[in-house]
Amino acid sequence: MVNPEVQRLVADMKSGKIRALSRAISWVESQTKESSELLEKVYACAKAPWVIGITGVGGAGKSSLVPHIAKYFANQGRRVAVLAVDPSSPITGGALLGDRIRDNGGQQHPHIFFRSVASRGGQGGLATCVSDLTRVVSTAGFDVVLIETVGAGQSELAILNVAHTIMLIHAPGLGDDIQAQKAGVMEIADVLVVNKADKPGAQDAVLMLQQALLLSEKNAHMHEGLNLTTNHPAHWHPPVVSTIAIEGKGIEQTCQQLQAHFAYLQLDEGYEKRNHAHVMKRMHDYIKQLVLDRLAHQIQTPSVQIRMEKELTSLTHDPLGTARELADSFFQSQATHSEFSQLLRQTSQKETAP
Ligand SMILES: Nc1nc2c(ncn2[C@@H]2O[C@H](COP(=O)(O)OP(=O)(O)OP(=O)(O)O)[C@@H](O)[C@H]2O)c(=O)[nH]1
Ligand SMILES: [Mg+2]
Repeated sequence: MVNPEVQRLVADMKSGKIRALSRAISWVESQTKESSELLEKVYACAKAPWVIGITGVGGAGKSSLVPHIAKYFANQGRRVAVLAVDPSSPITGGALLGDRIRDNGGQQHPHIFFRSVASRGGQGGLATCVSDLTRVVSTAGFDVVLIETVGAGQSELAILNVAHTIMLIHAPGLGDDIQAQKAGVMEIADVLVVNKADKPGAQDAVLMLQQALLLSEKNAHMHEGLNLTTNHPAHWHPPVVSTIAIEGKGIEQTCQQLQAHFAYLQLDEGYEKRNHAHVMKRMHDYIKQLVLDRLAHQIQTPSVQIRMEKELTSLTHDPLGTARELADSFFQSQATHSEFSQLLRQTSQKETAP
């Protein structure tokens, strides 16, 4: 039976009621019992919005740039949702960015929605539900989503699972971190920004990034499964732009590059391919979560607990052996659902493949 509360919430979101949107986000974040039905409706009616991931080391100026970028697109008539993932200071960090997005008079731009998202449950400082949240805000008519992630080195790569366009922010004075960035994040960046161009060393940082890009350009394209030697119609060469966020300088150039990347994604179905990869990743995450939850539920019965303890204390089993036996017996008991079991086997084979 369709839950009338869910139906009302979706209808209210579609008619632009911001309180309904905030409520829907809270449901999805805390996985309330209604959230599953809500997501079913959301995915059925909402297109994947253009998601721009903003990443880079701490203090580079991500939160200072995001409001300018949001306003640029909003002033073009687009509706922009900003999701800030900030585990270091979930209250103050989010509030700070929220304040910056408001105009001097304290008014929120009518086409900008801001929400701070807790990073729990996610890898790489990115809550797993962020992917679902992009569809939730799309239901409410937001067609551009900016996600500020926490600068966390390698784990920043998680933004690939959600974003179509990835913007990497760097700033002079953070030179040591560029080594870490080269190792992985450089390869996934679509637009690179050297912020704090008012500071000494900014021009050197631009040159350093351009050199690093030349080295990693081949890899940068490989993550999309493209091969430079094939007949792909065009290749994206990540540009490096300079900004001074505190003075609002370089914003237009940055946003034009973001739009150029969006246009590039329309070639050769690049945008659709990323959408497809995003929903597949989300489904794999859900499978893992569901299997783990069900397995944990089975294991937590008193008889199983006693058996496990006996085996482990009598030293007849090691922890891995006991865990394997339990998992095997659970999946055998599910053997009647052969299609499901086959799907799970394929999934685990895929994930354990080197
Ligand atoms: N001189 C100068 N300072 C800037 C500029 N942009 C940002 N800042 C300052 O740099 C500091 C960090 O900026 P944030 O925008 O909070 O940086 P962030 O990347 O969001 O930092 P985390 O969220 O902690 O990772 C703040 O004190 C800003 O005022 C700039 O263009 N020039
Ligand atoms: Mg920040």
